Amino acid sequence: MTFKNFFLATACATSTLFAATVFQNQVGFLTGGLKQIAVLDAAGKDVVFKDSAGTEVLSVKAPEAQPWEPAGKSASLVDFSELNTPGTYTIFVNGEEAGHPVVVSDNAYEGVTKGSLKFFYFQRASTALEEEYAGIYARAAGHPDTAVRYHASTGHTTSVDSTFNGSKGWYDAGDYGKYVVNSGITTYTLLQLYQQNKAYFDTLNLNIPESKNEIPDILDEIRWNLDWMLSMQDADGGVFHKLTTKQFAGMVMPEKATAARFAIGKGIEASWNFAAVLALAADIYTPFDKDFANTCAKAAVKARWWAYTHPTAIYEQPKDVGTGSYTDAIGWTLKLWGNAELFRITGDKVFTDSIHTLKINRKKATLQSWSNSLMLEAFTIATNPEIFEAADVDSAKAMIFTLADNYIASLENNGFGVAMTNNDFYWGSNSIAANKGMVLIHAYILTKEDKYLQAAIGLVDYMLGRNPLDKSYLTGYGVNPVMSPHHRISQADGIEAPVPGMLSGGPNASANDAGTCRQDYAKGKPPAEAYYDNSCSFASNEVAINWNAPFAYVVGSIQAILATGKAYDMSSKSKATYTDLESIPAKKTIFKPVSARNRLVVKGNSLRLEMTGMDGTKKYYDLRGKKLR
Ligand code: 9MR
Repeated sequence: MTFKNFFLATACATSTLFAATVFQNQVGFLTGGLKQIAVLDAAGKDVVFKDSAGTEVLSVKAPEAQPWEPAGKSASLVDFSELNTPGTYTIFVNGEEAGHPVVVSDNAYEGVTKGSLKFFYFQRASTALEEEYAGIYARAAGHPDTAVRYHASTGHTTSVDSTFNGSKGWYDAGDYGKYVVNSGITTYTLLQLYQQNKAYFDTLNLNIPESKNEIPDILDEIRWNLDWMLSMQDADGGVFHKLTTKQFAGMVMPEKATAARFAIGKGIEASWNFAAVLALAADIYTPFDKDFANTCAKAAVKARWWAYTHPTAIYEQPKDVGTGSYTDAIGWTLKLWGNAELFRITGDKVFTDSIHTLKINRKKATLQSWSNSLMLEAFTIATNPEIFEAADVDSAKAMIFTLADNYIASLENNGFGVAMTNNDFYWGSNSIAANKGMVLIHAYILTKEDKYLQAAIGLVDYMLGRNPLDKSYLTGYGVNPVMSPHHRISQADGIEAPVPGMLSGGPNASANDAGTCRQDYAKGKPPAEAYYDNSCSFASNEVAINWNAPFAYVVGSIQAILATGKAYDMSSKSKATYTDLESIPAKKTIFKPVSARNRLVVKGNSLRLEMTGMDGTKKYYDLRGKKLR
């Protein structure tokens, strides 16, 4: 080491030794919202904010450091909410400059709201992206999906030449598949974002090809996927599980991924999910396009009827298919959700028995995900007190508060101010943060208590940089954003920066891809650091529509609530309008209890495993797995 290098190394070491480390939202803080940063080694020190002219505007004494287990370290949570003048500020800790610029603005979340919604445009299948809307990310059309084949698992026995048009829709994630169950929760989340914040989203311009029409851009974008979802309904009402190739494509642009695409499976998960989403869509699109709304309502009823009469049609991944399986969605939660959404638009009592079971199930409140929709039903029921019965509304609210209050409790003595615990860091952990935010915003809508909105802001801050990796998990936003997501387009387009507005899956303590990456990035790390910003890392750095949607929901709702000063007015909605839909079966007409896919049964004096296939046929195995006749 030369003398000069030695001197530089010492100087750097000295500055890291004394300059405090700040973890903060790198994008911006809303003027009227909670403002916090997490600072290491700062207890008792002055944290000063200076404006762009170098004038001190606020000084806060850093409180005692508190641990946050997932980060494996303690930090002082510094609250500077008093700083309520829009501007850009610099942080000084104990006299030394630290952290990143602090932006305070009335529209601090507008960029990330638009960006995270624009992601859906970038994910559009079956269309070219024009430069006018996509800028440098313009690309050729891929996956026309105008001649989709039927995999045998759909129950179609027609020749391989028989096809259907399954075009449009959004690519699910880093891959090019289109999966009904996952696109369903995504679409529901975005529809709720619109429904609950109409005044804000009616005019929000996303610069998409439909921006000039009379329909709010967010609804035009959602329509792209609804059109595809409708195409996935078979003539008998059942809904295909997914539309993908048999195996994942290579890391190529959409137009180069030309392997044959198939409708795969037809089951209750996709059908119930479809029923719920299309019923909600029917209500929301009524003022804009009555015919389309009618189509959605009829399709929803038909899908529900099919699911109701095929209770054993549980999706199983066929042996020759390797794309995302989205199996094991919890069917009964989908069923309750579907019935609730259908009741909301029809008022038909045929749906109420299922809805009333909420009372029994309220203790099972579990964060919403593609595989568990119980909370989606709770959101709908709790925010529609004029439509649902009081006892059901109470159950739904109780479920929301059980979860929300639990998140609030986790903030006690939490040095990062983030309502996430060690157990939350699995595949798609950032969607756990975003979905928790969605629960908290519902708790806020129901009570107008600030603590819920503030806890949601804490989760946004986490995703945008207040984490031990100092990482903004939204591509294209923040000082230190994700650069190498597992996303075929971003890998293949020859542009260094990834497509913007994508939420990375985030830290995953299980590092399920350690083999592929040849790097166990979780080893020896606290859960919130088990992350690898490398495109190999599909289990910590992929992007997905069902992760972006709750992120958009949370930032969009908070921006809209603080900008308009109003949260969703639950009394202002139209009542059920569809009373003339055909084929809503009376409950007594048919009822088959849902049987489990696999169960143990007794035959003679031995136990055997009974497996029920998609078509209801049963196979039997002994306990060693040997097939029995
Ligand atoms: O989000 C899904 C996650 O909950 C599962 O644990 C994981 C493994 O089955 O799959 C995730 O979904 C992926 C899907 O199967 C295919 N497209 C990409 C999705 C995000 O990684």
